[in-house]
Amino acid sequence: MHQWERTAAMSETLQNLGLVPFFIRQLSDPSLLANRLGRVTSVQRSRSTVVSESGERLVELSLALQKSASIDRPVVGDWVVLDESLSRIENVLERKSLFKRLGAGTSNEIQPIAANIDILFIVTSCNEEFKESRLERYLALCAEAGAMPVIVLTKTDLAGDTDIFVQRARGVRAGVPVETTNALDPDTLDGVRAWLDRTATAALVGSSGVGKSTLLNTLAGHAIAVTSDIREHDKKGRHTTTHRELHVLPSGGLLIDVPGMRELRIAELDQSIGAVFEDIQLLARQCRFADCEHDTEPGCAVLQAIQQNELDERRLANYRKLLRENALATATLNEKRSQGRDFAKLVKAGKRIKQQRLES
Ligand SMILES: Nc1nc2c(ncn2[C@@H]2O[C@H](COP(=O)(O)OP(=O)(O)OP(=O)(O)O)[C@@H](O)[C@H]2O)c(=O)[nH]1
Ligand SMILES: [Mg+2]
Ligand SMILES: [Zn+2]
Repeated sequence: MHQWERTAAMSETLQNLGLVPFFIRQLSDPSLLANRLGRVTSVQRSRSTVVSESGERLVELSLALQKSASIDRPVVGDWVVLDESLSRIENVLERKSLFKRLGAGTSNEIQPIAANIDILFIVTSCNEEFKESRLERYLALCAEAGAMPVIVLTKTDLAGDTDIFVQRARGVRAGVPVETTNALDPDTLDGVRAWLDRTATAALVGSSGVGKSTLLNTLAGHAIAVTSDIREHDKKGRHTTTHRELHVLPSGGLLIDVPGMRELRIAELDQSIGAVFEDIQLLARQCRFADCEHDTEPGCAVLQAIQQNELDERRLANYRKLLRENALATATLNEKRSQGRDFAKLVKAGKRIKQQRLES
């Protein structure tokens, strides 16, 4: 270990914020650790809250960052280097992981949600809100993010039979841990707590009203975030949390509370969808046709597995739906990017002609 890596290891503040050697190694100069290195705890429009050795600051972005694509701008969880006046973010350090989705609406831009997370708590409750298809979508996004997924089932106190939900959650992808809790009761949180240690960062994602902020408050031991009851008639949440924020837990570890997401659009996820539906991909190797779409083709091993009750029809339908949605969105993104490149070329050519005229 470098001398200054050791010095950094001694900085309690930065270590409690989740600083690990992966980030320290990216610094050009050890003196940056003293106060210019910090972690983004929230982002408000053009300004970000950054916590460093010397405290918390609301800072702007450098001009270069203001002009960069949204995926390159700081997001909650990022490690950043501030300028000398400590009023602007100059650099965003390379990320260890990044949870992102295709932006909602017509923006058609990849939107970063949270950076440098080790664990993604995919929170869902033991009631009508629980849907395998949504979990599969989250798991594909999580695989792409490069974080460890943990499914957290809340509201066990309100469910008649929790086991049914646990079994359903286990069936979504083999090997993904499933934890159960009554988020209001600290005595039921050992399973969730076990995933957090001093430098670990976890993010809470899931629909509105499933109990993400309640979990945060109970883990912290006091009310940090506002929570509110769900609508009685359809059990839907009221979108209580409105911005993403990183919190340091008194018992150690970091937790990012994310507002309930209405839309989870996907793009550029080919490999990650495959990873979640590994069982179907394995079966597909035995289909008669290499390009079988498991629709009506003869000799389809996947359809045969459904007939023999070895595979759920819903699961296959969702797999095909995610692949279709992903292919369409990826094609649109590529088209938009190549249009952007063509436009940039045109502008460059225009400038060149102008320059030649000036010179002649
Ligand atoms: N009985 C019971 N109630 C819970 C549990 N978890 C959450 N709740 C309640 O569910 C409601 C919604 O909880 P929130 O923590 O606000 O939900 P959220 O996921 O943060 O929702 P958004 O911020 O809208 O995304 C609150 O009334 C909580 O008290 C649980 O495990 N058991
Ligand atoms: Mg909330
Ligand atoms: Zn097939």
